[in-house]
Amino acid sequence: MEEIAFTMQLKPGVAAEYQRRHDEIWPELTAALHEAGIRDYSIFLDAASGRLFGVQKRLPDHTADALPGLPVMQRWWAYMADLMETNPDNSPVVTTLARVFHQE
Ligand code: RM4
Repeated sequence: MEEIAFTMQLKPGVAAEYQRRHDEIWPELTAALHEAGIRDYSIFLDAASGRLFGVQKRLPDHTADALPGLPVMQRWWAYMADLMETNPDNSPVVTTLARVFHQE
């Protein structure tokens, strides 16, 4: 399985609400992520900066590239757009990270 990491950015003062919404994440969304072959997905928060760090594993035959086209993903991104730095289509601004070290 490949593992990828990326950052996203919260708007100021919304960390508690971001946590709350993920505590109540929609089952349709977690199902869609799972069906797309995403596993072990975590999002960590640097509270001082509002920087979010996402890390996830993807099955070899994953379809993560198709997630943006799913209605549930579109609804979730619209719902989260008031909390996050977003692109014009409501998707979060994502910066992919390069792995510089790994130890099994
Ligand atoms: C995040 C963001 C990501 C999504 C996770 C579940 O806030 O919207 O795109 O993968 O939630």
